[in-house]
Amino acid sequence: KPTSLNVFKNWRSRYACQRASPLVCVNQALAEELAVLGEARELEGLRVNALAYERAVSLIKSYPYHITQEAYKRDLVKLPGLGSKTMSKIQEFISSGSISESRTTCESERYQSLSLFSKIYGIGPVNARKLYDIGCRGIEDLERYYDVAPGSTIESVEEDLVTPDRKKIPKNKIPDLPIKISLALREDFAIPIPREEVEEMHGVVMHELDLIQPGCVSTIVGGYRRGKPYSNDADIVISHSDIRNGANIIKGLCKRLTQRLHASGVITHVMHLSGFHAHNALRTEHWDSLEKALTVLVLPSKGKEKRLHRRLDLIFASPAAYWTAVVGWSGSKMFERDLRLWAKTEKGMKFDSSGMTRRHDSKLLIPRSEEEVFDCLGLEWVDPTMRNA
Ligand code: DGT
Ligand code: MG
Repeated sequence: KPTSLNVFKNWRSRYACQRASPLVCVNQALAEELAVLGEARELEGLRVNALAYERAVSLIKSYPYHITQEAYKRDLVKLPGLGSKTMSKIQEFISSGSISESRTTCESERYQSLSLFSKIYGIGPVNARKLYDIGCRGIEDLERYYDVAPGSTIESVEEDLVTPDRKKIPKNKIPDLPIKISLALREDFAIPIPREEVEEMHGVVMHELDLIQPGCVSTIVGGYRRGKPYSNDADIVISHSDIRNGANIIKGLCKRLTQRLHASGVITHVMHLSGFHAHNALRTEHWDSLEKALTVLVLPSKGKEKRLHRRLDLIFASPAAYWTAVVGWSGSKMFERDLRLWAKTEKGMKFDSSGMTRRHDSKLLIPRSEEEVFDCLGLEWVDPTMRNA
């Protein structure tokens, strides 16, 4: 059904967390052309340039009218945060229907390789460039480099944590295990997860959790919550309904649930468990202090149907941090970035998934709903399906 234009009334706002950004926007083709340029800069390590394009993309996603020469002159020239480079690319798109630099980028071998490599979990732009520089071009080259045959069995990276009585394997003895797992399972991971399957994953996880700890509450977050018809992984934020004692109940529960699901064969691999030790090297940007498990799951088979390996992230929050965790893990990444920026620059607050604090007196604010998170930050409500900035 068509969305009312009133939803988009804040399209002029500087912060993505003030604007409505649908999954697919009116100017989708332009947004995608610009996104290529942003990704290319990111892959080359040009963070600042990448961010400029990402911001442009996110502004365009919130702009409710078809971008024509007229709209450009009337509205776009007045938008905050659209630089002269971006503006000339938009001009080019208006007159020709594409951006030549985006086209040549998409055709270049370097971009194709770097883009492909960085989609492997655990490989960032720096690593991707190193691999390219030593001559890797396709996935087969990575398989050779990391010594992984497709479909080969790779033991869990955090096996030592999953089975505590086992002798601990030092981290440096098992380098690159998340990468090896991702390579070995890449054919499964390449198939996107439909919404019903995300729901089924959620159902299986919560059923098991209820057996070891009744009274838990949960929300499926990530792209699913933003309305994506297909996701690359399932992200679930979990807490407990006991407001008073929930923090104690939640403590250690992530590990217990992961062990249980691993023992029963539902979780086949654990790429990362955190909140237990300081080693947080995988995703360096904005780590929060929540307990989480980044895993691989295979659903129990229904009849003869073969089930695929699926990425599953479990995030555990105390009742006090539940709603900030839900907001913090619903995304999109740009929405989250601007939420933190808004909180800091406009409200003198610090926002992350594990809580909101007032800077001047370090007071922790405890929201009792997602709406209260927005209220505390002085933001108008934005529906999760409109957070695709
Ligand atoms: P996809 O690719 O279909 O799974 O799309 P998303 O948007 O679900 O992307 P995903 O699963 O990588 O991340 C879900 C959201 O969670 C993302 O929008 C931002 C947040 N997030 C991801 N990684 C971290 C992290 O390490 N720490 C925190 N605090 N948030 C994270
Ligand atoms: Mg996700």
